[in-house]
Amino acid sequence: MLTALLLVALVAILTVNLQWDTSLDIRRSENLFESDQALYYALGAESWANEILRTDARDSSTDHTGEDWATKGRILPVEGGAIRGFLEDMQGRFNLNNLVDGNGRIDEISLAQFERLLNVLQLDPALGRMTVDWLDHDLEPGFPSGAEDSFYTARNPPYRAANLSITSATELLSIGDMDAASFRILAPYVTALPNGTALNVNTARAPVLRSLSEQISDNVAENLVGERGDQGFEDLAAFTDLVEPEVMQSLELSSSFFRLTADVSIGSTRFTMYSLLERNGGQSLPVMRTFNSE
Ligand SMILES: [Ca+2]
Ligand SMILES: [Ca+2]
Repeated sequence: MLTALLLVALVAILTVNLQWDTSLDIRRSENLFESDQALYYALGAESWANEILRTDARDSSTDHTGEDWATKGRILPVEGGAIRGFLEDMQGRFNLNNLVDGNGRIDEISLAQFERLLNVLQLDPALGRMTVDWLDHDLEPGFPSGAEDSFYTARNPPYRAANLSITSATELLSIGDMDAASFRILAPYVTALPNGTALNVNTARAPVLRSLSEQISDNVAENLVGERGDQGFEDLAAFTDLVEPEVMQSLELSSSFFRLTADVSIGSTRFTMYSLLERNGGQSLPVMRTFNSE
């Protein structure tokens, strides 16, 4: 009798364990299926972005904040969840890789612009030269506030300067004394694009416009933003008397680099995909994708 009872109890325990394992397996498979599906939807958002950018290239020669790509974020309900996608012009931001030229040497005009941007945002302008040192090919710290290997190897844990272009603005978090709070202030105004891109003054926000010249005060920048309105500037005339001729050469009214942010939520799977798109002619191709971090 006792043996029989023990056997029944044992079978019951085994059954419960088996059910538990099975439901875990099912859950695991569901999670895998959901994340596959979520990735598939995120890549679908890239097709949506490509389509909206292709239509834009066909219908307009400039890029400004009143256009469909800038105003028409999308929430798409999909089976088991939703996906939200929106586009931003990355050429409306200061390109950190422009701090050095194609040969890996300092670009003084870009440095002056970056230092003004840091000042406008009330951040330490010394970060300018430190960022140049991070990017430039030489190992000589800039004066008076540079930082090369000796600065970083003294840290715990030690590391070395990249001495190369960066692929993400988040690399700033490794440079100089940049902390997370300062980075959050700076992040919306900077980007890491290939070296030598122009700034699109039709999408640049007021602090970035201010960085173009000492002559562009807070008021002047706000006036420029008001003047371009929903239609954008048709030419660069508004800037001729405000910026140096060298800076003028780096200004544009259109863009080739856009970033898609796709927030995906399917079942218990949630992630954000950032996709940097380069538009060339009508086609936009992904240059870089990152997940959950810009
Ligand atoms: Ca356009
Ligand atoms: Ca260097």
